[in-house]
Amino acid sequence: MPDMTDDLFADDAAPLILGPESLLLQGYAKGIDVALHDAITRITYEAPWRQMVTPGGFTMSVGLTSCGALGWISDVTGYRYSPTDPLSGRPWPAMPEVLLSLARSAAAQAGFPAFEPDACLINRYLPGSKMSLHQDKDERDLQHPIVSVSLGIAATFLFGGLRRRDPTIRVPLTHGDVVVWGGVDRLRFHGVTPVKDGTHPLIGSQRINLTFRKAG
Ligand code: MD3
Ligand code: FE
Repeated sequence: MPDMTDDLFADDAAPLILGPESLLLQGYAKGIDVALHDAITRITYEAPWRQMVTPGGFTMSVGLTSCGALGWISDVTGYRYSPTDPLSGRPWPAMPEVLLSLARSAAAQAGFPAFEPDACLINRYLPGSKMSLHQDKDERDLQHPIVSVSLGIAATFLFGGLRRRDPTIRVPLTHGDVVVWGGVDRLRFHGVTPVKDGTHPLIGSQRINLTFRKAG
């Protein structure tokens, strides 16, 4: 059977090129925002938002949870992926089909036709929450891309280079935007500036970001 969900994703706007192998698909997830929000709400019943502590002893301002076979966790001993939620001791909630098909479809649009994520990290930014400049390198094979989906109030994304001190560009990310990051851009430093006060009619006074990874 053909993948009927393909028609649900916006294909009207030309993708914006953020790097040699990074594409911004503006509004790509807008048509399925209610289904995404429902799925995320259900995930947080099983695996509630929590603020992780970094190995350096700082509590992250962002609230986190995960779904899929692996979830990202952090504590004083370090960062890693885990098959179980440390709060419940049970496996993370399964990755809902609506999330999986969005991630596959966006990756294919960006030239990664075989992307099979096994982890979806879900970040919640309340006004004032931020994410400091960092690299994502806890995944086993860094050849796989990362797909990110932004929902709710807008944020300014910082996209740097391969060294922490490299200059950054500022990219506004708004509700429904999907970005695919791969190849030579996969290890670029990135972060999010403190999220400003605001309200989104569906998501409320928060920003939710999904990042799909092949971690294991
Ligand atoms: C570029 N999240 O969870 S998503 C993260 O908006 C994270 O919550 C941010 O950085 C957020 O690790 C940014 C965009 C993103 C994610 C991973 C990347 C951009 C990336 C990996 C490499 C390069
Ligand atoms: Fe990151």
